[in-house]
Amino acid sequence: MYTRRQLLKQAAALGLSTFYFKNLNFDAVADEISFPEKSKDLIILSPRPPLLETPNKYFKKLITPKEALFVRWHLSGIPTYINLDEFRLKVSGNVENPLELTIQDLMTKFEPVEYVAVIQCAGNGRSYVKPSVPGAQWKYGAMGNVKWTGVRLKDILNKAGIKKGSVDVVFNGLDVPPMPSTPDVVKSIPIDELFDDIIVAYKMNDEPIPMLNGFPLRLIVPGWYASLWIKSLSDITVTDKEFDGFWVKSAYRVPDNPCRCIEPGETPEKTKPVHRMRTYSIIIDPSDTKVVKLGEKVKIMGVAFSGGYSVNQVLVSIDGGKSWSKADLGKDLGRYSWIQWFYEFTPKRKGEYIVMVLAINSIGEGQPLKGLWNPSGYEWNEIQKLTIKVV
Ligand SMILES: Nc1nc2c(c(=O)[nH]1)N[C@H]1C(S)=C(S)[C@@H](COP(=O)(O)O)O[C@H]1N2
Ligand SMILES: [Mo]
Repeated sequence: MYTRRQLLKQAAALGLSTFYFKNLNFDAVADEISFPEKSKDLIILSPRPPLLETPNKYFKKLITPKEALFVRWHLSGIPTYINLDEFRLKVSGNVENPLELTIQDLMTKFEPVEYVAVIQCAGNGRSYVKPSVPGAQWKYGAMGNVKWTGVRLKDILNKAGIKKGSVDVVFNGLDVPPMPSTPDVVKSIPIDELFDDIIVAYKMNDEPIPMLNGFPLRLIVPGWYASLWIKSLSDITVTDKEFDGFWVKSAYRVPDNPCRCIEPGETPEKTKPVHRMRTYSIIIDPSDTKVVKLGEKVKIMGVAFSGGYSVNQVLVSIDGGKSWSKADLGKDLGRYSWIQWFYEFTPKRKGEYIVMVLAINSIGEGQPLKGLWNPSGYEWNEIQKLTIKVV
């Protein structure tokens, strides 16, 4: 056994802040609650399990600061203390050589990979779904744009040696259900759908991942919705038959048809798991209806992204969709990052201007004028509208 001091030293040697040995306090009354490592102005949708939404103002930055990134856990039994001396990432199941890797193994024995990628909950924007659906009523704050550093899942699996006839790779984290009857959050990806850029990350924005965002390791599936990005990842299991856990078989599924949508109120006949993100653009500034004086210049900015394809065109309309012009695009940080867009105009008349934004990715995927409905309000990407009142 190590003493606390030795553990802290070891963590410091790995560049992991001593902060992670603090306990998180979730038992306080809701309005007194504050979450370690997180800004006080995050919007608390639920204190336990924590659902914290990022206020709009943070999205003016190209990279979302770690203290402002949203938080979403399904189970109240979230990890609050992790002993890095004992922590191992276990790789087992249908493999030649089962592995037990320390954080240090991952940092020193594998090639590091880094990129900026949008993390977005499949339920982002759910509060705007019409007609409304149950589930966390996120505005646009269940997303962020973050730099991730880690090692390729493929390299880990190659080291373990996947046996012939393998079907799924299953991911489990350190969080536990409050009661045995509640299904644990375990997710899977079919072997055939794995791609090289999936990583097991140990850093977020060049620092250890905050506890609430999945310290010490989390899966990053860039371009895909975050439901699969298992936090505090501790177990990778290769299976020789299809994995049928609750969170894959029954939750986070969309209608299995080309639009992944159905008529409101209907139940889909067949469903499939939520995977690649839809193209999306969001107006960040102004964040709501704005009043300006005639002759005053109006500046609008926002972000746009798409599931693994660069957004190379953002179109803005100021007349409710009758005509569209190109917005200026910001710095390109790669196809998994969001890109900032900027547009300005000087109103020539008094009255209301209806601003709309449409992103189009490199394979021509855009956004719908009317949101594509499904019973859980996943993948919402309806073209947003904002009113500028000119007086
Ligand atoms: N272990 C674990 N990982 C998880 C979840 C969870 O409940 N447990 N929730 C998933 C969902 S639905 C989302 S949207 C993201 C949220 O990541 P964040 O809290 O870092 O923003 O984590 C994913 N990974
Ligand atoms: Mo999510």
